[in-house]
Amino acid sequence: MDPSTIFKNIDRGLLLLIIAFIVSSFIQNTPKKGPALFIAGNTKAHNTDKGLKDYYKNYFPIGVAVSAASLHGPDSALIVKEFNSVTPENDMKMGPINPSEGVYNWKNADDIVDFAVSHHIKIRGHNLCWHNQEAIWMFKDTNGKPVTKELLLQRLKDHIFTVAGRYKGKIYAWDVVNEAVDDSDDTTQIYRKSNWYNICNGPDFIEAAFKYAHEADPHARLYYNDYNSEHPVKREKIFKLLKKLIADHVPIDGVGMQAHWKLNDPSPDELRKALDEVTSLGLKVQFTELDITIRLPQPKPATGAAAPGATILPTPDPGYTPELEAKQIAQYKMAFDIFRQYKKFITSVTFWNVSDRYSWLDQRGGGLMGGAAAAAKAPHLLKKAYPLLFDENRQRKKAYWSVVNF
Ligand code: 9MR
Repeated sequence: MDPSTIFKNIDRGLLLLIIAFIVSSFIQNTPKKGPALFIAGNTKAHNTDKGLKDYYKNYFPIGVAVSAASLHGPDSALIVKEFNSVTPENDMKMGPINPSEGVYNWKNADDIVDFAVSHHIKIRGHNLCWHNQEAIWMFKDTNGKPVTKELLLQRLKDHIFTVAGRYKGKIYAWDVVNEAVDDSDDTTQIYRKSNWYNICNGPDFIEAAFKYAHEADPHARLYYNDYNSEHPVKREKIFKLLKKLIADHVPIDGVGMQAHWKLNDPSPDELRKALDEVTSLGLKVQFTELDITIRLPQPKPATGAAAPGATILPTPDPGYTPELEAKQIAQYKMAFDIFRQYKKFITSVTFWNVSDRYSWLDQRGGGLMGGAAAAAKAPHLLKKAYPLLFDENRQRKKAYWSVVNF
């Protein structure tokens, strides 16, 4: 054999040896238990066996808003794996559950409760008194005239006793009153001018609702739930309401901060300030409806800008761009970093909807808040909000890893 052939054979042998060594050391170093997922740009391996609830087991329950239908479809496995608390998105609200006097639609609400109980998932009740999705019949008497304050409060009491009573011992926390605080910048206008407020000629219905809820289920935790609770003007109005409730010995355990947030809203300081204020009153906090839309508020079209009869084309939609994704990741990370710092006061964090496949925020036609109701027509105009931690295929987004990497 000539010497060059001998060297070639040695080279080949060496190469095979090196490959065998690399493969065997890779096999030895791969964890034996559970599949692992490697994320680009991240050196940590993620255990895909764990769900959000497991990462947060030493902090607080992690919840999700559900419909009865979602529990029997493809979302179901994801819900069970990732979450240990559920909130009915619509099925326990006054109008849907109690559409006319003495009539109750229990089916969907019961379904959710049964599902959660059978999977050892906690249940937040949502909600017992709201100005939206109301049981409109409550405000009118048999002649179609506005009811008296006394009759309205009696109806509220019957409703709360019936609903909270039915799920006594199963629902551990209720949003008792939802969004009763006014949104305007007028600091003297604390309460929303709702049917409740107008007929009661003031905010007495709020205290009454808490009192009835406590009587109906003395062990349930009772929350006041609202949005934009980090915005300074609204935050101070909510603070005033809470101080009044406490001064009047109303049985309230905490505040639900809904957390329908944006990429730059709230700021970390605003979030901390809101938490500090509420917890200074000895109240707990639940983040009850968390989502972070990638959409900015739609600018109002300038009046008179378009010629009469002109077709207004929808603005082009760049969708979920890497830039928006990076901002969303940062905002989610900021929020959960702060949540963990306040774990002593936070008793749950709930996402509003399961995955980006469906969110109540999805818009159509450049402005309409469409949600599920609008989803059937003109899908090319759909502007999605991409606000959650799971994508349209129910897969974990990078934002997911940013909240469990700590
Ligand atoms: O997600 C809910 C959506 O399906 C309903 O159409 C809508 C009706 O107002 O209510 C949505 O949930 C709201 C929640 O009950 C209270 N806070 C604001 C939520 C988003 O509007």
